[in-house]
Amino acid sequence: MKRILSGIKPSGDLNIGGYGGALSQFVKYQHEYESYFFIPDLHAVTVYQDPRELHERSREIAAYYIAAGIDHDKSPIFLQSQVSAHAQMGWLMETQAHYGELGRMTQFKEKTDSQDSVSSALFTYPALMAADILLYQATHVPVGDDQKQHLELTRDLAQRFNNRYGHTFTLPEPIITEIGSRIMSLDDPSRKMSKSNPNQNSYILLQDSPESIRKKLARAVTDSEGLVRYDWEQKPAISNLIEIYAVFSGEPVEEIEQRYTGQGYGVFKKELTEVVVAKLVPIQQRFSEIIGSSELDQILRRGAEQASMIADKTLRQAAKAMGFIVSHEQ
Ligand code: ATP
Ligand code: LTN
Repeated sequence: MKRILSGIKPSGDLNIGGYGGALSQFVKYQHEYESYFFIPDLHAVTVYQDPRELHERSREIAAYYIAAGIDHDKSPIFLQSQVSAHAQMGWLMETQAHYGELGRMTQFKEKTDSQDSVSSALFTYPALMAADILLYQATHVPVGDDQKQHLELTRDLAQRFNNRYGHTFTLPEPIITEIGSRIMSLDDPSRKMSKSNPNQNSYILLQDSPESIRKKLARAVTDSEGLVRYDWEQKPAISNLIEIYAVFSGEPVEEIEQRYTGQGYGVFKKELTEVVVAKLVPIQQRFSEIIGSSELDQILRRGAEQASMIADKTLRQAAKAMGFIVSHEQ
């Protein structure tokens, strides 16, 4: 049986990087795999979140899942904080993770670079992420390229646990798509597109208006060659725009390259805008219908119930294997 578990943190507005690397992949794979999609709100608070914003954003991410096309009747959508097994399994995973290996995580190093006080939860973040995945015995985890190292650690922790206490966890594989798993900033193709970038023109948000998308893409850096060619070594900025085109149109990169042979960047950017807008506008429309409805809260509640059934079972198995006295078995 093939099973997916993945999620997007409610720590900022969703940008097209998260769409390319994660959300569009969730939508694609939900038909092929038994899938669980969650909102890692416990992970979001590893850095300070304004309580009201966390509340709103958590619902927003769920609404984007549905608006983008996840069928919640088939694939449960739930909040991490509503399934208590995550925090409990997170603790068990912390006992398996070594201090040194957590310190080597590049995401931790990057996020602590310019910070004075960093929460201890930011350090143990990957142990909780391992717990998220292992609780569902996920075989596959669709993520952006930046999460590869966390997936490797998850496998190491699962293996270590299985060796010590007997086979308990499935070792998960990442699904990192070739196109769209590393969307770069529009102002600097050497940096990941991220909402933490202070330059708002460096990213496109899922909620951006068509006019704002047009402006941002018109300003996106290019090069002086004037040829629409896919070549990350020589032409990273244009290659990034071609990838965005491919993610939003579903067309192969080679076809896009061919179509724009002999055309300038102006025409390409204009049509790229149309392709992005054509995909985002219907998502935005569905989003605005979903976000205000109380059905969303019901979907999340039902999702948490369904998720708990699997997660609680794995938690009990793991706790028992470690020697804890497990009081009731279902
Ligand atoms: P931040 O950018 O603030 O560090 P994040 O965007 O990486 O946070 P999430 O919002 O939880 O964190 O990311 C959700 C998913 O989107 C993850 O699987 C992540 O790998 C993927 N992702 C994020 N940014 C990009 C990007 N620029 N290109 C492709 N995938 C991305
Ligand atoms: N660390 C991920 C978010 C995340 C996740 C997960 C993704 C937390 N738990 C489990 C997949 C599976 C991020 O920063 N994008």
